[in-house]
Amino acid sequence: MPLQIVRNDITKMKVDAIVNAANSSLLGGGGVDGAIHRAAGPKLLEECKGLHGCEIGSAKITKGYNLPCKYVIHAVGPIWQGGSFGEREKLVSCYKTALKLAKEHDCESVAFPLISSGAYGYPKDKALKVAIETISDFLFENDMTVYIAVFDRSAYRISEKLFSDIEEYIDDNYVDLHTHIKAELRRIPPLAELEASEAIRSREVPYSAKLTTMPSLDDAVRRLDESFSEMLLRKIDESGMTDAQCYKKANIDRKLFSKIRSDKLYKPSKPTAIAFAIALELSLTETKDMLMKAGFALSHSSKFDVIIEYFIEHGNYNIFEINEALFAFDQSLLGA
Ligand code: AR6
Repeated sequence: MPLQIVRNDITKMKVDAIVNAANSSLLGGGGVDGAIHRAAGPKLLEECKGLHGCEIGSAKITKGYNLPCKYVIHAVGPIWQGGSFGEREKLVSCYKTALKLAKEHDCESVAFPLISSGAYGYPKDKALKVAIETISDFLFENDMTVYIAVFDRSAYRISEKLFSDIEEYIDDNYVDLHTHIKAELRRIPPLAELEASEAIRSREVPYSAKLTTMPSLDDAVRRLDESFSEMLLRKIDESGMTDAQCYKKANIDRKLFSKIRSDKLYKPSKPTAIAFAIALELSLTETKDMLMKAGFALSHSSKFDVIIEYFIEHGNYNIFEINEALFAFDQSLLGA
């Protein structure tokens, strides 16, 4: 997936470039800056000295030295002063400049920390939103894998309201491993249905007649339903989106999409199938249909599935918000 949110120490990430949340002197400091300089070794500071600082909202690039990445992009975020001093614009500009530099240096993968969200005091949820929005805008136009490394769990907190709404939905719909009496009752067909099926069973049909009316195995295999890939391509056509618009909205990379496009019988993973259903803004019934074609279902025994269902039922098809919620409930993310 082009944009992934991971909980990781950025200095350990094997990507083409990592981004540093630096200050305008570019001569090191605490937080992620300190960690990057420690892991890269003294040569990084030597190179930084030659850069002569950097403006707020901008970024400069150096080599990665002892780090597992090729480059470090030093971005200088704004100090939070309440929000009405252009902080957002400056933060957006940090991400844009850093991504532009990464592109100019042919980076295929980049990892960002949540710039400004530590010592500089930018509220973490707001900082995360800016990061997600700016990076996803960039990914609509460019092919790159971008990670947001979220260090501490508190950084990743969906709004209290959304959290409690989802919690309530899970309470109402999540079937634990214990037997759920209502579900059990639903499985017992009404008496009239039982009687009807009994009547059908007791009707005498000679075995030979049954054989002649049954389609041969060959026929049955030949008459397969529309496959996942066929349904996906049909739905893309019906939606009026281009292929690229759809796979980008699904946060799926181009190579994987081409594979699905060229192989009629391609079996995607469940998160991939769900990501496409979300991008196409399918209803719950259509989502289930599409998943079934890939051999999956949405079950009330899985918290992950119930959260996906919550978002579809509420008409919220923002894959990044869904991932935020999945993260908050300790579930694996779509595509990650
Ligand atoms: N990997 C990923 N994220 C990290 C790591 C790590 N190893 N360490 C911290 N974070 P901060 P700022 C997160 O304070 O707010 C420095 O002194 C951290 O939890 O590093 O932009 C500079 O020199 C937080 O969410 O950067 C500047 O003077 C985020 O990284 C000033 O701090 C950014 O926190 C910059 O402040």
